[in-house]
Amino acid sequence: MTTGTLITVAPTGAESAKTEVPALPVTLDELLLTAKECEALGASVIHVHIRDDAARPTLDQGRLRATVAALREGTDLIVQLSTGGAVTDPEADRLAVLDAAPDMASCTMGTVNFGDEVFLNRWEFIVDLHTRMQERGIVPEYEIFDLGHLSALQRLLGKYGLPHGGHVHVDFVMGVPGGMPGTTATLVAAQQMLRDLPEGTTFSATGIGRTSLPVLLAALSAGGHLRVGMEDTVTYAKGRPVESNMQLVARAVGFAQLAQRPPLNTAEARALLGL
Ligand code: KMH
Ligand code: ZN
Repeated sequence: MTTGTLITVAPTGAESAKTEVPALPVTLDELLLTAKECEALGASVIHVHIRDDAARPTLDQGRLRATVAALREGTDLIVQLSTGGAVTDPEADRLAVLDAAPDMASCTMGTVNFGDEVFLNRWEFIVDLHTRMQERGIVPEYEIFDLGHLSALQRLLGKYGLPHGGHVHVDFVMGVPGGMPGTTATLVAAQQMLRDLPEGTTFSATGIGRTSLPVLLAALSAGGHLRVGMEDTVTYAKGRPVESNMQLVARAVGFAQLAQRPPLNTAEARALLGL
């Protein structure tokens, strides 16, 4: 059954440098302002990476807690912290992200080449993330960078059970150099593999860089949900840098409305995700 559209904004990420992308929100004030504006436009989930005073990616526990508190105080958005961090982050720090007690956290379902780097996600680490989230009542979003990650998720749920809340939600991160391509054919293949996952499993999709629009359109037509933001795309159109996360959310909302799948509000999003 096709529903309205869950729109996640991923405003910052760990890869772009503030010096090269001045519009990137890197301070708590910038993040909070972005969050409020994106919520007003129709986003219901925020996928959060934070930066230090020099705008470098960090998993500092104090900053993570302050960020969760500020987003809860200033918005009704579902707060999803990244446990992916940057490719250089140690596993212990990535696991400790859960101590900041977000509503949701990401859980990447396998290792993937990531441009010239490797985004390492060992099986035991994935199991640790999944079971700790179960124990703490944090709802995971399973990040799928390649089709095999869906088989790993099937194995994870078979061995360790459903996530907190009982609903399974995955995010296809497409077009990473080293992962699955950001094409309609690949999105359809990934969606077909959801048949092996629990009934009712939902998906969102995001396309990195120039795959942003094809993936957005394919996801909408396939009944999927959307993730957009400057973590994934810093070019709005050929030769036009993204001006703000709001610009990307507004475009996603416009397409969702055209598809007659308007954005879910935060209460509807909570119900969908089992929060
Ligand atoms: N920054 C990437 C290495 C996640 O947030 O969980 C990993 C990433 C996935 O962004
Ligand atoms: Zn991320």
